[in-house]
Amino acid sequence: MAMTRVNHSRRSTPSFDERVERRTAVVAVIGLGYVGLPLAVAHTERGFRVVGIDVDAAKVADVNAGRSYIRDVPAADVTTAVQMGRLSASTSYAALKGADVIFVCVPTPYTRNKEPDTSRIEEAARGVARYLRRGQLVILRSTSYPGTTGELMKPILERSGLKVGRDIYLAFAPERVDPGRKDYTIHTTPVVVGGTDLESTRRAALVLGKITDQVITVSSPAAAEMTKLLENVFRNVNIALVNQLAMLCDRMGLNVWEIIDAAASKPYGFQPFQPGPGVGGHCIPVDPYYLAWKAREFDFHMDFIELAARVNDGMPYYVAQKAMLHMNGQRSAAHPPSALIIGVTFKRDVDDYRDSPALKIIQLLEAQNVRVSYHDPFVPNLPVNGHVRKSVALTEQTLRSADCVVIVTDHSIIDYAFVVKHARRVFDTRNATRRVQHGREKIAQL
Ligand code: SAJ
Repeated sequence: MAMTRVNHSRRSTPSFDERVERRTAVVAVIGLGYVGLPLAVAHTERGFRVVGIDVDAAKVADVNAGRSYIRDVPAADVTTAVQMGRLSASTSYAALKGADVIFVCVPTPYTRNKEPDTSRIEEAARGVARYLRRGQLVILRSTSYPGTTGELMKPILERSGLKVGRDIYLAFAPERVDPGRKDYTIHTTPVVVGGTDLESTRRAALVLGKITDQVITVSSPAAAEMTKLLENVFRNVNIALVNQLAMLCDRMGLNVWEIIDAAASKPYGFQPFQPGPGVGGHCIPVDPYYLAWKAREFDFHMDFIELAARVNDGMPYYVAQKAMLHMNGQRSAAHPPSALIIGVTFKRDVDDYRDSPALKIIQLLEAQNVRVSYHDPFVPNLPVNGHVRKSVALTEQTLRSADCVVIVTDHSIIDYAFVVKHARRVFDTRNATRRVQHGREKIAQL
């Protein structure tokens, strides 16, 4: 039988595309938070080997031990990925050496005077540049102002001597993770991507298409960065609109919740938003400031963003003021009034209380000598106003002993009929008591 000789000299190294198609490409994820960890696990589920990098050694230890610290990521998924040898984590950027694709998913907060803080992106870019090698693709996913990828990240990466678009590839693909959401996942939420050049866009779209069903390519990283900001400024401005409408309706004796529900019956041209005690989280209240800051560079003032911020930032003050009115007369001055806050996270059914309006509301009430306690099944301990307090049980006693129960976050698992039944007075900032029939005379709404 004739022997077929394999001409080893001709066998070339698999191309980038071949490695992606065969799932032999190694994926690195820098930043293992609520964006990075789900992204890392999603790639392992699609057959890729993933190396995670995070500055937080505790996160790295958890991942390597198969534990999850992100509510949306089941521990079993992390355990499986690690046991299959598809997931490991490190605090060292040296782990990037073997990577073909590098996702950057680090936080982009704002400073005390609400200007962009891109320090973590710059730190990640410097770390990547130290180990960058020809052929690697870098995809920034952290929400930031238009120009971050091309003007900030690209020069740092090119300090390596490698040229973007020729030796290495660079794109921006905004994350669209919505903590707690179950109906849309990382696989079913379309992803937008814009590369610094056609080959960068092509390679990034190829990789993203392995875990997300629909990939939308745009003409540049700045277009993709602006797309994300439009999405979140849209939300922020519309939340501010209904917050302002809520204050007007209160003055006019109208029920804003009824009005929004009625407007939502319009099958086109309207999207309902809900008034609330303020806008928390690290996306919606933050992202608009990134755009307003960049716009000023072009002598352009995004009035909508400033106005929305003024309205939304004012809601905790409005809620505290109304709660005080609702409490007045309940107790003599000898017994300062007491309030029980229900729900302290930034939105329902999540355990994240960072940037939550509840923190400001507690501070404002305590500044008025109100004795404040809270109940939140997702937050056993809450550091606020200089000390850590514990969530109280929701009992007849804790409800009745408060002059006013203030519903700040409307977790689905709370029994609002029980709350209204045993509370003396309720101030509902989320329309959480809309289905409660009895005791409605006790309820004041936003
Ligand atoms: N909020 C209101 N009224 C509303 C909607 C929200 O007061 O009608 C408040 C919430 O209580 C919260 C804040 O605004 O305090 C933000 O709420 P959010 O639902 O926008 O929740 P986030 O911050 O988790 O937003 C995420 C965003 N995802 C990313 O930025 C990647 C956002 O783009 C999503 O559209 C949003 O989830 C979503 O759709 O729920």
